[in-house]
Amino acid sequence: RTRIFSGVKPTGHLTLGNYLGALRRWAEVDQHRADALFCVVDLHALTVAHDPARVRRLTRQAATLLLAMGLDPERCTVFVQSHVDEHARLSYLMECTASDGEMRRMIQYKEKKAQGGAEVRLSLLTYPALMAADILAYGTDEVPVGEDQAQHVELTRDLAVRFNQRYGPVFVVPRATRPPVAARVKDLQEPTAKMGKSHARTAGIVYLLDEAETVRKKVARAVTDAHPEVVYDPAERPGVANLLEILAACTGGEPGELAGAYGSYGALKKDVAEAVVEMLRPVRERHAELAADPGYVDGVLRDGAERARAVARPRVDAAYRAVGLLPPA
Ligand code: AQP
Repeated sequence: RTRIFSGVKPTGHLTLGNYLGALRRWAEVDQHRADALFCVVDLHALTVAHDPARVRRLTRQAATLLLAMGLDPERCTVFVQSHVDEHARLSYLMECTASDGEMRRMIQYKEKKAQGGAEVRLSLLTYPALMAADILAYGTDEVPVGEDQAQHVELTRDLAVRFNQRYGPVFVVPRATRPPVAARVKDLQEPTAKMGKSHARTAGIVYLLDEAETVRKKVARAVTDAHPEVVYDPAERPGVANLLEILAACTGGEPGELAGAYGSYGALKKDVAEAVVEMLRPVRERHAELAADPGYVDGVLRDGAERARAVARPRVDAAYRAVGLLPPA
């Protein structure tokens, strides 16, 4: 059976970008067709300045949201990265496989470094080694991610191939899969940048747990342009294109065709807002129920970590032996 692994970082409240770019597909498609593991990758949240209590809270919230959006612990494995030691163990071997130069070429590193000034953590540079470990520890075939993560999966493939060539066939070489539409949802206020959960300016970000009224306001204030007609043109008119892509992702249409149905931006924004509100309503309701029962969520995460560990440990042990580390007696 195909093995799928993917994760989400608790660096902020989850957004519409996370949902349309990745999470929705985990619940609707991936868990039904494959042996799937989904992880709240909390170690990755420590690569930038962080508040310990907030990371803890966001980790629990993200895990609860994954269940709220339909991940079924009977069908797939849901767990927290730091509960399974194999991630950190294998990450070190990935650092010993990767070169300094290829890490420095990662776009996300360059972008975040530019924002971080002098306070850039070393772990921001080595982040893709940990991500490669996350994926490779499970013998993953497919990694469903948004477009922003494609480069990291490409690096993971390179590391897997290199490791296997040097030390023998330990790892499966994975591939990234992407959603057909909305692989990159843009910020409503800055439609050339991706909608990112850790961005400081929140007016252009729709969070999954936003109240319906908040969603409506954010969409109503989305940046468009002065053009009189609604046309789908991502290069020249990114704001309108983003709205059309969001609508298409919510309703199942094609952004180009949907454009023809609208005579004004006002009408388009109204439909986008309603489509998003309706799509998120059941997720928010289920989240509220689950948040009231933390014991249940804890239990799911405990079982999930146990299952994940059982899958990861033999392969990570094999990797340790393959590189020449003496096994404990
Ligand atoms: N704007 C987006 N459009 C489409 N997909 C997106 N993803 C993130 N933002 C968008 C996808 O969501 C999954 C989980 O993301 P992540 O938690 O690994 O974080 P990220 O990719 O670094 O994006 P964020 O949310 O913007 O976090 P910060 O701000 O902390 O960097 C991934 O599959 C991702 O592709």
